[in-house]
Amino acid sequence: MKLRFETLILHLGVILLLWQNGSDVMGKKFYIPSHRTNWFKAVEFCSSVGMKLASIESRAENDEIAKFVQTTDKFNDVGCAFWIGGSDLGEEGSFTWIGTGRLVTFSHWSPGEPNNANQTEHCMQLVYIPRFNQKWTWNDNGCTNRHMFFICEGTECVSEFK
Ligand code: MMA
Ligand code: CA
Repeated sequence: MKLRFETLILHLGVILLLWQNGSDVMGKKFYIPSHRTNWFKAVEFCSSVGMKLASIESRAENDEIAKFVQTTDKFNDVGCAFWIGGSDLGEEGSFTWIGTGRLVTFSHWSPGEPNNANQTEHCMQLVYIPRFNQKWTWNDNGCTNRHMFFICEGTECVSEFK
């Protein structure tokens, strides 16, 4: 009886591990195009290459994206920011991911964010501003008045952009 229970727990542990790795580590490919644009045009561009503006649904994914960005020539260690797929355009204060339609459950906002500054900030960016001690945290910013690099994600390799 005791042994069987322990075996069950062990199996559940393995399943949990595989499931976690499957959703967080495997399967997602990231890509940062070479031009800056507004959030809407970023959504459009990712779609046009068969991808989505990136969703970040766990700490592991946030870490993974951060690691990826640092391997690209879009990374600037003085400070940089990238559009990602979160917005509260549909309902103020309720952030969702454009790629999945899901509510933002895991979050990694910079301290004091989202602040909807001047009531004009509805789109999410991933920021690295070491002098403000903001390292791969999130901010809401103006969807159309800011032009920046952005991060697309895909489940398959888009051969053109591999
Ligand atoms: C500050 C802060 C943010 C705001 C941006 C706009 C650098 O961060 O007030 O909340 O979105 O400025 O540029
Ligand atoms: Ca803000």
